[in-house]
Amino acid sequence: MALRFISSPATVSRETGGELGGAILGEPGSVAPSWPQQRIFAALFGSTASVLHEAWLVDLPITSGQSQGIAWRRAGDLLFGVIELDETDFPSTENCSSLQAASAEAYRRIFHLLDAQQLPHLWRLWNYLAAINLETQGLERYRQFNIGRQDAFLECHRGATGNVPAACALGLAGGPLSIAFMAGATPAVPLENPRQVSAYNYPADYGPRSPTFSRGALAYLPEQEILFISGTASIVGHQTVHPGDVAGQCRESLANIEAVLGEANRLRRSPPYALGELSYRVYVRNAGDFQLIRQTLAALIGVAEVIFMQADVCRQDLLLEIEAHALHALEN
Ligand code: 3EB
Repeated sequence: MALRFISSPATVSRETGGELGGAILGEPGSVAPSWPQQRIFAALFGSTASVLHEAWLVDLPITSGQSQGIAWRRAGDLLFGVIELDETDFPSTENCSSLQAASAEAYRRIFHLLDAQQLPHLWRLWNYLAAINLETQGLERYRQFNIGRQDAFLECHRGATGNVPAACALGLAGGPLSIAFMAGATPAVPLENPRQVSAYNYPADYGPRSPTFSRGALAYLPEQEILFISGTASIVGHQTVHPGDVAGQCRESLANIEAVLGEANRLRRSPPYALGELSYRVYVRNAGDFQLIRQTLAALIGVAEVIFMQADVCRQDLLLEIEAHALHALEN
């Protein structure tokens, strides 16, 4: 099987065939797609198109299904799914907010599907939620999400440290809790960043439960290696650095991506990865920072495939977050 990734302003043509899943960014429209395509309602920067389509394409027969609100497709031992949950369907209780309950439920459903499909290994998750920095019931919503997510990992007998998936978690203006995921039959090799404390070991200053994600992952198809670099921000150790300095945060985020890339290159089973070949998604908190971020990044990585969109990063003092991926043919 060969997996490909494409990003285009046009709807992925039927001719291309073999869409496993993907995302629609910008103004995706109000009708949820029947196939696993994550709708991300957000302003796009530096794009003349109002919407961008991203798709993971495969050249094997695809099976698909709907399971507890998850739209999923599978080809060989690779599965992509999307779940959207409306928080108002999960009444809050004194010690569990709606978002926490919805987050735990989404992850439980994902684990249940993966067990049923016998593809238990989560490789990468894309998490989006409304008003991520808003405090309700005495706790920031990102921290509520972290509790629900970790609860589900533990309840479903997945560890919440060490071998955890690559991920991102961003805030949007509104909309449901939306989670896309890619999973497979074999465990991914988690990547950590030597410049940062692993997120699953963050101290309690950042919330009662640590976030459950790795800094990146190498995942394997029969003939390919996928490099996922998780959402990466201006954090050294566990602390935000360069508060209020968007160019500084941009350079620090890139230094962190380089550090994860170094780990990938230490563990890779394909030719070396380079910054310039990655596909990037850059989340910009304040629209006014876009030009400076674009210029700062261009100077550091040159011409690369980059999408810029508005999103709120999970700490109020973080002005941007960058994620990336690449696909390589395995060596030999
Ligand atoms: C950080 O390094 C920035 O909660 O899944 C980056 C990637 C971040 C993933 C997540 C959060 C997540 O802590 C935030």
